[in-house]
Amino acid sequence: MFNTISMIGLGYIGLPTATLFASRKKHVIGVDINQHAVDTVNQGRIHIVEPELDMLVHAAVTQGYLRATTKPESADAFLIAVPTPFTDGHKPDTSYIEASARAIAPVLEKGNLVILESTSPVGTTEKLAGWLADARPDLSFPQQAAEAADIQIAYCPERVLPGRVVHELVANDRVIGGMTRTATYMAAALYKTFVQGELVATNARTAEMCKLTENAFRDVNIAFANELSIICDKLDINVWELISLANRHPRVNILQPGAGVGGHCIAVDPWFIVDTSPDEARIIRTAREVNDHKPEWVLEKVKIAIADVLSSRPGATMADIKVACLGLAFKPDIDDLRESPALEITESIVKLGCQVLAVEPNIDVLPEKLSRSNLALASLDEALATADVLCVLVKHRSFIEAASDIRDHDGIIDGVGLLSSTQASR
Ligand code: SAJ
Repeated sequence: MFNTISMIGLGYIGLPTATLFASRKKHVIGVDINQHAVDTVNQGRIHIVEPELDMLVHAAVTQGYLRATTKPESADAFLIAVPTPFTDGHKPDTSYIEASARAIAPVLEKGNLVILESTSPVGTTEKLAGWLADARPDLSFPQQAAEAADIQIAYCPERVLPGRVVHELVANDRVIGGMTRTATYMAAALYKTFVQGELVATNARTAEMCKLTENAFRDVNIAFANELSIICDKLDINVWELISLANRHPRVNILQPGAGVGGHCIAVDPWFIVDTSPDEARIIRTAREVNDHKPEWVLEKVKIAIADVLSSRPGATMADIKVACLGLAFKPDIDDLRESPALEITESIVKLGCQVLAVEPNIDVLPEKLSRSNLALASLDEALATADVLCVLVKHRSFIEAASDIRDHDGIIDGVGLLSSTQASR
């Protein structure tokens, strides 16, 4: 049924998905507006960091199953995996999906399947169908002709964890939400090409809400842990010990407090629910606020530690103080600094005017935009030897391994419980 597949968007989800289809000997045309991404893929290389992906892309391109272009071409199925950020005021921005619809509409042919994978507010798949129908009045769409439509449309979200994308794309169960039963059937047949998890059928609106629900669930649960950490600090209780004790209850499973919630999914997607149901989504909104506040709370702790050092050293000024920030990434053992609370805290400390040593074992150079005269990338040893204040912002494996050296240091702000438990974030 599907010999040629077109993937619109060659990012963190689109490129691995396109590559897995190609690895099963489907002809895949990857489409991206970013010429650099297109050129890199056509050279058999990758422009993002994800384990195993480089080998797979190299094989798919050299064997002729994957190629990239900036201009859509005809295919049997079109998958859309483009960003859905939010604008000011936490309003979802679906303009990349709309632009994708306008780009593929001219090459659509009777019998095609269009699948939206981007995380989207409920109702977006129906809007996508509307945009396509506006552009192609000569074809029929599910909202007009249901099961008999020329073009079938489905919403099929991914749920993969950065760092484990290739494995999880294959192994995870997948929700398949067709606008019609025919679309669901066709989409399930397509994903069966490489998905070994179960393909679970539903409708498009439920599938859209399912994706948002999964990330809002995690956000609410992390907010619970973060709120506990602030309460426990006030009551002089070690929150990490508390959580490990409470989790011995057979039906309690509290997540780990941290420096805040980062990444481009959990800190964004719950707002899509709030946007559609502002009066009803009270816990979901509050969880976002609690998690967004956590970096400021950690920063206040750092300021207090700096004030302590200054008061013990008459004549010293802010510029004499050296603060080491352990971790910049948005979560442990990755190199991704985007939407990272650790980075946000580090930048705020830099603005205080002290000298800042950033210890981030997963990167070799600081990104250009972080270039400041009072900020430098440093090794953990240098930080331990020279810093007045040490704040642990990410629980990287190498920090856990060095916990006993870190523990001996004065002036520690432990934002992630590195020194209280050896339990890794889940
Ligand atoms: N975090 C905590 N405490 C915890 C767990 C996580 O503070 O106990 C923080 C992390 O440090 C990080 C943030 O939360 O800053 C998000 O990290 P994460 O590992 O929870 O999730 P992501 O953003 O890497 O990936 C999530 C996953 N969703 C769920 O687990 C429900 C993934 O399966 C989704 O595919 C992905 O979002 C996505 O693309 O939507």
